[in-house]
Amino acid sequence: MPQLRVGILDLVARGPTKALYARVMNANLASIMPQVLSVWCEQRGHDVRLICYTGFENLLDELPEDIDLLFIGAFSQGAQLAYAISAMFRARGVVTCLGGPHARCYPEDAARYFDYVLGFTDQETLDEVLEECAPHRPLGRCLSADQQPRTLPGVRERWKFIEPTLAKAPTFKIVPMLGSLGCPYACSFCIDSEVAYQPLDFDTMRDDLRFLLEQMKRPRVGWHDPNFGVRFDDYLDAIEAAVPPGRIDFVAESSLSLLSEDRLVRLEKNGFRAMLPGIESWFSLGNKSKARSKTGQEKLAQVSEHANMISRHVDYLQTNFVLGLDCDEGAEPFELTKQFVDRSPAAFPGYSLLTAFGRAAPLNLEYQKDDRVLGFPFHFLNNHHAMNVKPANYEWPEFYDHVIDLTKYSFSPRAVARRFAANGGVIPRLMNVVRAVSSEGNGRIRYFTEVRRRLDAEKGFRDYFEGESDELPEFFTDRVRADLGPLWDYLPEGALSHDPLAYLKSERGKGRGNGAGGASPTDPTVSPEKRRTRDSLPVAAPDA
Ligand code: B12
Ligand code: SF4
Repeated sequence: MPQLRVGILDLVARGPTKALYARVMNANLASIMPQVLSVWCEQRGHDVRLICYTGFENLLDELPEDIDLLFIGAFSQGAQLAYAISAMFRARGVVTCLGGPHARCYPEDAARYFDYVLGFTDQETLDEVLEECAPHRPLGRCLSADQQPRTLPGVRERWKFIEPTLAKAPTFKIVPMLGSLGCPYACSFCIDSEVAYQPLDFDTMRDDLRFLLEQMKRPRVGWHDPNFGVRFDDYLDAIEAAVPPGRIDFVAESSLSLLSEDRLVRLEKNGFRAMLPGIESWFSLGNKSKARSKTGQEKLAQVSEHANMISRHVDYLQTNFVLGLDCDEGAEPFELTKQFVDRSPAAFPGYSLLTAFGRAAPLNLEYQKDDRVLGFPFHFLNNHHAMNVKPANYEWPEFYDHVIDLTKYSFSPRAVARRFAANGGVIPRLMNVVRAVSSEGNGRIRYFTEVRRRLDAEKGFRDYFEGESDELPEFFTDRVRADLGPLWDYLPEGALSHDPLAYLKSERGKGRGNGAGGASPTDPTVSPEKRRTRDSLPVAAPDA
């Protein structure tokens, strides 16, 4: 194979930003796979340049010149930026390849703008691209391994690529690690509902942790596992074998149902400083919060108590909620969340607007069948800039009124002061204040208020939200134009819109399989073991 000049771009940001929180955090949100690809490409003798775009670089200056092949890793919110960059490079004769969450969720759309679109990616899948490295136009080739890779290069091997990205983080630096892929549970709303659980090698994990202790004075590790709590004891045994208590700080996403007090004691002892459990809703997904049969006020009482217990053991607690679920109706869910903010003042409330990310989850087929999925440009699909599922029980103005009211309440001076007082440690306190005054608190209040105003003031705007018009309101086009800056000129014609029913159509058309990764209910790549697990579990299970 001739040596290729390979560019790899990790799009953490979807455009330039000045937000304080982004300045502190974005470099810490880098993805693992672009670093993995960099290692694998070098192992095959290719020349690699990895760039992590955090929103503060001048992208046009940073992008590599003179390359043969460009890989881009993107979330859906970065899709338009990725499409524009791909067009720019294709015009120069470069072959382009997209991977990451957007490629898994919207392969049909991505194939219109890339030569290759990769789902599950192991070394063989990558080799196929490297060996062929040819343009595929007008429609790109969708490739996917049968399952998630069995092994991935650990921190030691990725270090050369981790270091320059961490250098962009001005204060504290979080090293991304992964101990497992997939999940044994089968929640129908989750991208991992059909993906078999597999732990990665515990020896590599131990070696990576020891390696980190040699590289950094006080390492901080962020676990990217979809569900950290599975095989809890194996993980903690591995950590205890490699790390003297408290020498590394850890951050992980885990569900309330997995966070019993005895486990928290062990986590605390081993340096787990931040946990991000999902509460999601007061009226469904009870198993996730160890509150199976409880709903409403009863669930609130139990969950608040649980959250308060957790915050006695970890410095930083973020509790996640989804707004606009079908089980929610009227003011009650929002009022209960406000009460939660009062009763558990140490917890930072993370709010997501319900979003159906293409073929991410089986439940999205139901929304598509019911014709409730709207075609908002991907740029806005980041859980807060647009909700692409029409709410079952709210009119849009009423829904936004509740969202604004809840956000104002959660980031009011009173709530911020109570959070500050309830948090221990300098970093958690500062982090929560920054989040409140930056893009997440004040920024969102301004944005939601503007959307709400236009729902009344502009008929075309409201019609778009109702699915009665396909004409994208200028408000959204202008924002993409501003975020893309000079790259806007490269955005291919039609690339702002996509078919929101593509998943449903492909399932109806094929009856089986689903293109580039992300298993579908009939996909042969779903292991029989996973199917059995799926059949034997209730829809909602313990979650990350
Ligand atoms: C860990 C995680 C995070 C972490 C780390 C993010 C990161 N940079 O990776 C944090 C907490 C920071 C985070 C933040 C967000 N996240 Co997140 N996150 C996840 C989670 C739980 C695991 C992803 C992961 O790393 N898996 C391990 C890797 C190895 O496996 P994989 O992702 O399946 O990747 C495979 C293939 O896709 C492919 N691949 C992956 N990347 C690339 C890149 C290239 C170039 C190639 C060729 C291939 C390739 O190879 C892998 C092996 O087969 C997923 C849910 C899930 N279970 O997947 C959500 C998920 C990816 N997040 C999601 C979202 C929406 C977000 C946020 C926008 C939420 C928000 N509002 O803040 C932000 C965006 C952050 C950003 N960087 O822009 C969505 C993405 C949907 C979409 N289509 O965009 C997901 C799918 C959850 C969901 N709602 O369904 N997230
Ligand atoms: S437990 Fe969490 S990671 Fe597993 S399927 Fe459910 S939501 Fe997804």
